[in-house]
Amino acid sequence: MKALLIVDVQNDFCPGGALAAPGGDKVVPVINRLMEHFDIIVASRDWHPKESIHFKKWPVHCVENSHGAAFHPDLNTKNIQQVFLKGTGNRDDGYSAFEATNLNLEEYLKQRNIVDLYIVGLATEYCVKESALDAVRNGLHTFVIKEAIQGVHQHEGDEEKALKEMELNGVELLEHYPA
Ligand code: VGL
Ligand code: ZN
Repeated sequence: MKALLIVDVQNDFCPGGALAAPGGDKVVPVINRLMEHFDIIVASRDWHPKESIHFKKWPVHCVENSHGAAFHPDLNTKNIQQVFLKGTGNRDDGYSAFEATNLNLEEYLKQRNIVDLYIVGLATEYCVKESALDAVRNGLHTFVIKEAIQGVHQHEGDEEKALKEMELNGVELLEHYPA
């Protein structure tokens, strides 16, 4: 069984948002199209308290229940079966969707016999990367679909480095899906 994990496609990571990935909104129609290929579709949301050590590193973004933390309005959310909230504590970054606190993503996928996990969304060098590395650690056959991710480009070259790191750790990078 395969599942699609949509990472943090939220207003604050899209142009106009507090921590925008340049072109972050361009992944939305791509992800909407991808959805038809998957029976199990889940999403993560970055979901921070107003005060968090996370905001020593980053501009304030994705504060729980704010407009910035909402999904991009064009994302086809009716196909999303479960949302996983992460970064919810005030002492952690919570980059990985596997750190969700409302529900355990690893268990959710195991209970549904998911073997292959396809990851898309924002942002490549942080939450997509950490989620993909955790997926591999959890024994999942892990794919990242490059046409459906975007980086925040905080530091030059980090996106390329992240892609290499994922690949070295056993993540399969796909240009497109289906191939
Ligand atoms: C993210 C930086 C800070 C992400 C979240 O979703 O990639 N990046 N918080
Ligand atoms: Zn964050």
